[in-house]
Amino acid sequence: MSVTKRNEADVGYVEIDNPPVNAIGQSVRQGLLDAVRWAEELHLTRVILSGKGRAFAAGADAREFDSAPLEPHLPDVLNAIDESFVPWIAAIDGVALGGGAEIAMACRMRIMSPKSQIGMPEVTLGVIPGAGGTQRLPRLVGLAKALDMISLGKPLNAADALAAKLTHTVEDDPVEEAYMVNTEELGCIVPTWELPAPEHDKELLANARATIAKKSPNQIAPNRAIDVIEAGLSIPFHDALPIERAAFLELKTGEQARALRHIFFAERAAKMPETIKADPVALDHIAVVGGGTMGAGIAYALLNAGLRATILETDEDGVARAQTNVEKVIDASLKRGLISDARAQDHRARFNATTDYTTVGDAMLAIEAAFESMEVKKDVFAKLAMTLPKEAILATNTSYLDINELAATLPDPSRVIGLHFFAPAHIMKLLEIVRGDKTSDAAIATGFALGKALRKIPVLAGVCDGFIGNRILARYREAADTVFMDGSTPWEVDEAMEAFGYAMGPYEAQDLSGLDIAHANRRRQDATRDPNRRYIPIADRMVELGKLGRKTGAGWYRYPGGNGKVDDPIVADLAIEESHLAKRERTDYSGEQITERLVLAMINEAADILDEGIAHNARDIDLVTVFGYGFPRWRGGLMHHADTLSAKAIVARLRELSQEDAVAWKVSPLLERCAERGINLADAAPSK
Ligand code: 3H9
Repeated sequence: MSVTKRNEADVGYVEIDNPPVNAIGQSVRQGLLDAVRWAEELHLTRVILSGKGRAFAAGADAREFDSAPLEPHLPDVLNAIDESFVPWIAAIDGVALGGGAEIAMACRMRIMSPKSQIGMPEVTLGVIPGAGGTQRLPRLVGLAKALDMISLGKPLNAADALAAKLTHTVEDDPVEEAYMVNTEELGCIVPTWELPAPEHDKELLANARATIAKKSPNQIAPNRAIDVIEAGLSIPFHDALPIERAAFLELKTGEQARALRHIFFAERAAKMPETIKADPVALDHIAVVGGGTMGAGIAYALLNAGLRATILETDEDGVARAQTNVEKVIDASLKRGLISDARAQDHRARFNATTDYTTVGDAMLAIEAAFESMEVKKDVFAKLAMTLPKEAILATNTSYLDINELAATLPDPSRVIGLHFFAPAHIMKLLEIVRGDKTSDAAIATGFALGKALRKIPVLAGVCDGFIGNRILARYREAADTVFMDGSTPWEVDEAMEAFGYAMGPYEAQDLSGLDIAHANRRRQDATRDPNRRYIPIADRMVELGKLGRKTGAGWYRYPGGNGKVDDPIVADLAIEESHLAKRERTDYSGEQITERLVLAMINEAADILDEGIAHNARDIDLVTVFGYGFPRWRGGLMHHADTLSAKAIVARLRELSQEDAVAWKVSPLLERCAERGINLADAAPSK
């Protein structure tokens, strides 16, 4: 039973019971409609509607969005509630989101518990409210608030909902409070659909559109929501509903909504593979080696999860630096209101920075975030192996180095794992968990347990240069540099990728992280690089010129006065010079051509990563690209995007490009197989 109902005398109690979060599927809709008729037949004086468990209702069941809608439709169910002569009261204890909030708004009254939230996050799934939300919300909270809530999708907590008059009151026990409501008072409340729509305010609508143009320029749903809200301001409620419904249904089957749904469910499916049966080690005290920006970010994330963290440094200067770095993060979180003073004090009490390895003798996990050098890391691991309990897990945060080589230096290589955090480590959600050849299941289970404790998105990866994310990034940059040397400017490349949906193009992003890191990597790869692969020397020349990015005041761009980027003619000259030396004819690439090359280069590399079993499925690559590298979420991640292009079309285009450079554009065998069999990358199996 997805909806249960009972009455005590003339009061009805209806409860949505569809674990885990009371998503509103067909059986819930039918159950609610039956309850409306039941309450009317019994002539009840009120119905108190609640949700069983942790949610009132999390919204329409998004798993149903890929099929044709089944009756009864939610708008009809909610009209029945809103128009019933029996008044319904929403007793909200937990989240009331999307369709859940729409149910609550169709009730005569809303009572929320203090920990509850109410909101319309439909745009985050690429749709708009489709059960009257665009019409009922403005009637209840006014145009400004409704535009804000629907177009941005951010829910309100109970206190804010009270201030917005979206809830009548906030009470610890909403069901009990709903029972206490005076019957006469309840009878005087006007049904939501009968309330007048707010005034048509051009300025508010223009402001909302301007905000969306800035915050989510490429997304269709937020603008569509504003259009539908606007349409409803000047026509009767029941005339506006079909406009909303048509927009909802059209968006639901569109590419953006499919992509956003895909990433929503992919995020939730990011769990430890079922084949791993071992238990994690107990997480309490964790050693972090290195107190630079990355180490401090990791330590803060650990503290935030209630764990104890000790940063190990090589000398007293390092200890002081680590303390300052962690304090900076605590301070910034305090200033942003993310933690209270008491919580900050608690963080400090669980933090230590020292040179003394014996202080971490009880730590069951160590995360090394020291300098990116194999020798340094081997030395650190030897010390950790001597100090920590022998069952403790030893993790490295390396971005590129060979974890198998590192593990081989220890008597027990099974305790070694990669835990690749992304900077800033306390904010970025992605965690690559890298499994070496000998890594034990217990170590992997520990990585996933840590990911869960830190509320990260964990993705299992195999060992190769750059694992999943940085290997794709390297190919992305190589393709960008090639386009740059052969005809474009960093500005044009960045502009093209921003138009594709990245918040920042590859050159501006590299100026932020620094050109020296990639340079050191290229030197490390010199000995093993395929001599037939074209090498683009411009980035090396930049480093020779001391143009390392923002930290040196200039990189691919100049930043006069520390402000926004401006084009640097010297950089463009470098490309012209190098292409002249290499006797290459320069081409004037269009934005679309630039985007195509960079995106296809990434897809081809990612297909190899999947084929080699470095990533376990295409979905994991989507998570890595979206949550670690800024690939547009509304495109669903790199592999989901590839599937919208189709393997067949991709292979055909890669073959054309391979006429220019057979090495760089060598078609991935996995893509060839998908094209031949007419299957999606999402369904492809690795050959290894
Ligand atoms: C909508 O309502 C349209 C209407 O206006 C129009 C209708 C006509 N559907 O996140 P969690 C699953 S659009 C299906 O891990 P938490 C989720 O996949 C909808 N399933 O828990 C997971 O499954 P599994 C607007 C859903 O406590 C399990 O529930 N609503 C849905 O961290 C637990 O989820 C939204 O956008 C759903 N709508 O967070 C809200 N929601 O166990 C989307 C969840 O198999 N949901 N599941 O992995 C959320 O924001 C969070 O899930 C929530 C709980 C805050 C509710």
